Amino acid sequence: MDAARFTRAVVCRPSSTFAAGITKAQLGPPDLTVAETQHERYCAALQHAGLRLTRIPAAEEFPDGCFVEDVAVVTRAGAIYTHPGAPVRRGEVGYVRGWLETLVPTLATIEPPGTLDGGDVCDAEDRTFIGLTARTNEAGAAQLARILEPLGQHMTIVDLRPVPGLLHLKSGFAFLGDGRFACAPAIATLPEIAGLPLVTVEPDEAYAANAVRVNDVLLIASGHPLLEARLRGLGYDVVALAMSEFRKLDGGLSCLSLRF
Ligand code: CIR
Repeated sequence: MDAARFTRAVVCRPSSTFAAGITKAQLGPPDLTVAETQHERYCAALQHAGLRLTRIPAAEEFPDGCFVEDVAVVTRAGAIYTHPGAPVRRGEVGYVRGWLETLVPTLATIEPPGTLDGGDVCDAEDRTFIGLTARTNEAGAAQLARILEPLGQHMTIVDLRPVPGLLHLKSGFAFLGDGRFACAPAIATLPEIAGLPLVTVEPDEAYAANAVRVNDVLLIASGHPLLEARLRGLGYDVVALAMSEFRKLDGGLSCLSLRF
């Protein structure tokens, strides 16, 4: 199977204040001990897929700090640091940057009034999808497009603001490699998405559309048997991971690492 290869990932374990993270999920408070175990298994799965991990220490001033994906977009040319849409998360950028800039060159930063969360950016080889959401605005998306287009990326902006229930583009959309995308049913008919080779997830399993392809492995959230069987049938080496505590904070597999 063919997909972009990664060699490294940056992760940050949940902090002692994790339960105070932002959420609209209404799934109850997360359990820190369970979250730590789930995070460890996630890290082990990344390592098993061939990635060398840089583990950023948890910082208690950042309850959402484990969702490192939102603070940077890492390309082959370097890192673009974001200006997250949630003001309380903006301090995370400098914190992660202090670690990430020892690993990859800095390419750019998203500047206000632009806002952008990394969870709204889906990289699919020479194509990049950017979601407009409550977190990523048009100015932020336009800045990122201006940075990536000269690198040869074809940009597609997807307006998700009318779609209820999706925090980020990648909450319901993932590049699986091999030209395929996983997609939540709520966005499968959007014009920018409908023509793609889609694996549309059943409504009851919509959360599992946030899959992550890492080299030869495809990570999905456990507890989604229909999607798991379908992906195995397509030939993917699926690894299912428990994500319950991160889901309670509107997070999932992709948000927990920066992969490059
Ligand atoms: C937030 O609302 O910002 C966090 N509780 C969850 C962020 C999840 N990140 C992602 O989907 N990329």
